[in-house]
Amino acid sequence: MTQQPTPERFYLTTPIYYVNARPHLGHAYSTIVCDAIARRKRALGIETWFLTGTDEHGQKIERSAALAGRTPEEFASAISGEFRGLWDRMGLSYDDYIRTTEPRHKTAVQKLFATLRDRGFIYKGSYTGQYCVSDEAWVDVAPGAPCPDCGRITETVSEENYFFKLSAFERRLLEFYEANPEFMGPESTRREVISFVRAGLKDLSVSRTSFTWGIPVPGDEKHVVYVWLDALANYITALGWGSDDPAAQERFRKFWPANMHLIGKEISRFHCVYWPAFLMAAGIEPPRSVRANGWLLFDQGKMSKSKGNIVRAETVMEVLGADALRYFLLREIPFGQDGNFSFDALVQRYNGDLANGYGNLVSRVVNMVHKYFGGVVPETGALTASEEDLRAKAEATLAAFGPAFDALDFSEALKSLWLLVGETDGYLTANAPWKKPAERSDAEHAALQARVLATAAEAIRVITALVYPILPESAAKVWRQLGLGEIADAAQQAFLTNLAWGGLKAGTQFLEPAPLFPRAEKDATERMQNLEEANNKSAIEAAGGGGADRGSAANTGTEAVAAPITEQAARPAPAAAPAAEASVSVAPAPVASPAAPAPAAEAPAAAEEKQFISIDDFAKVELRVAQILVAERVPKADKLLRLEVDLGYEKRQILAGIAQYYEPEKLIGRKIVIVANLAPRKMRGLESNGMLLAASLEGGAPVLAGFLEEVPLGARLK
Ligand code: ME8
Repeated sequence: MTQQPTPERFYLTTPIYYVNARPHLGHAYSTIVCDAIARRKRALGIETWFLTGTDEHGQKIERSAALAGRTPEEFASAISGEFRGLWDRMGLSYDDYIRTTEPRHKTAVQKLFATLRDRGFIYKGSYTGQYCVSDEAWVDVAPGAPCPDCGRITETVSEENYFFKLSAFERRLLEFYEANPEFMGPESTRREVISFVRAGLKDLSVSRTSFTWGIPVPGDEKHVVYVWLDALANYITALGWGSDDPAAQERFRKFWPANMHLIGKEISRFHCVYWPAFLMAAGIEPPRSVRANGWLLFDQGKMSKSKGNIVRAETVMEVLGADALRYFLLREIPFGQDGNFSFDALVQRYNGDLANGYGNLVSRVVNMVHKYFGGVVPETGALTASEEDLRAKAEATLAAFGPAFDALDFSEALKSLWLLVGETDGYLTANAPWKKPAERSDAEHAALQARVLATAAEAIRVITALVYPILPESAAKVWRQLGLGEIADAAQQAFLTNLAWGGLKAGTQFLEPAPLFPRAEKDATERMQNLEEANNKSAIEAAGGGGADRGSAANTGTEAVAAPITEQAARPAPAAAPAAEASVSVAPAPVASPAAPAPAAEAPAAAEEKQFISIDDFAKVELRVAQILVAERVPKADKLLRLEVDLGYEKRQILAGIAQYYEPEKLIGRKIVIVANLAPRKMRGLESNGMLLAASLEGGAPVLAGFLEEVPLGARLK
């Protein structure tokens, strides 16, 4: 019996996203990268499994849900649905979508925990340390100090916990990295992870008792499984590890170990240290590779829900389409590096590379084939050096594109492909099939037109096949216009395995030309900014207003913790004095409009008219008692103080423009009132999470609101 070669398989995953706020471009970026990889693998005949999903347990989600007045289940379902709905509208080709609240995951995580315990890698102990709720991670800092990763204030947590013997894996991990140089990348991630492990690994607390929103530890249900152990396990539970279902078990056997976990660089430690250690301890093979994308930056900072500087994929899709976003992200940002997102750069790339570049080339050629040959691809006839040259260039692109793409160098792959777009354009212009010089006979001209248009159309076919994983929707349109049918069917037939010059046959009937990338008008940037601003406004209005009985899935009030602030909204209103401290969190007229930093232009014209608000409107503003723990001046900002305040249930940082009126030392210990559900804002590189209330005296001097009687921290003012 002859042995069949094992068919090639590829399992790749995105991180599973937290459901504490809605998806933004950062999440879209990692998911788009995976989608492009998955599409190319499938079109190369490789059996591919592409997993994405949501990470729904943990203290962060529990608190976000409470803040929105919803149960964690309701809250998580609503946001998970938003992620999935967006991925569907973007046409992303994931094969499975895992939610960590699903029974298939919960049962398998309990099995994994039990396995680790049975194999002697989990023990019970007690621990006091600093916990960063935002990162869901223990950090090695002094009590009250900020988290070294995200800068938010850590909480001192003292608990009896289960511990994972991570320290036992120090050597094994280093040996594993050494033996598998391809395991992690890019190089910066590899170096960082190795030096983290070399610095010594401490055992890791893998259960929590101070909250309940998680998977109960089997046999000791007052503990819930640490959210990162729960989350990382999704990569095996979704396939079917720990399941009793034979089909699921088979899928696990088929696809594990994962070929690639694609992640953002900030979660490398969890994926490159904890995850392989958990797997080794459980006797499961570690993944083949982890690849970290860099950060998408907006307004100078990492685009993130907590910073409030996000842009939504929906906005770009509405104005320029999903393919434009995919192209921009993959072309503009060398994979692994941080990259800026700006509407202007996006529109520029769109017009330059897509509308005037590829789109225009396709439209010229398809139109001319219709005009001169009734839409039927002509015989090329005898070729000249000009065609041989274009063919050589196309073959060079065919040779360069795949290796660059497969090395995740999408930017380089696209650059080489767009050279071919330019060369094909140049070839057309040089041969000008639309222009017949007087000295050329009709027969000669018809021969030139046939040769040139058939050759240019072939170049377009090659370009379109290669770009399909990145521009699936547009490539499908072009494929149809070239009379080649559905590109998705071609992909299923593994058309990239034998892609070579010369595949477009004479006699092929083109379909009617259809617009691909209509030129973006001058107002495209403004339209996108307006869409973001409108969304931001409605999010702020929804903030804190999402009681369990109100708000749709699209209006969950989650921005109470994560309101996006667009470039526009983050700009100081004209009335606010000095630019640097314009957005200080003390309101010049407290409570007048604390939750609506809307542009001044939108204030009602007849300001004198008495405006009433309803009790429901007032209830949207969450005023709470807080105590100042730390107060200090912000360097180079003479009006700004940085405060750390205790709300009883959490600590946070607030920036306030009161430095000219209050000595920081005198504020420590003072109880104040803060707006607790104000969208976070960034000032001088620091995040402000709320606003304190003060009366505003003539000349602008603030007097802080306070209490004569004793009040507990966190008490709500109604
Ligand atoms: O970390 N630039 O979830 P998360 C680039 N649940 N990528 C970005 C980005 C940005 N500005 N912002 C987000 C978690 N991402 C955990 C993961 S996995 C077992 C658990 C992408 O909602 C990037 O992939 O905070 C990053 O790692 C991920 O979203 C973080 O999503």
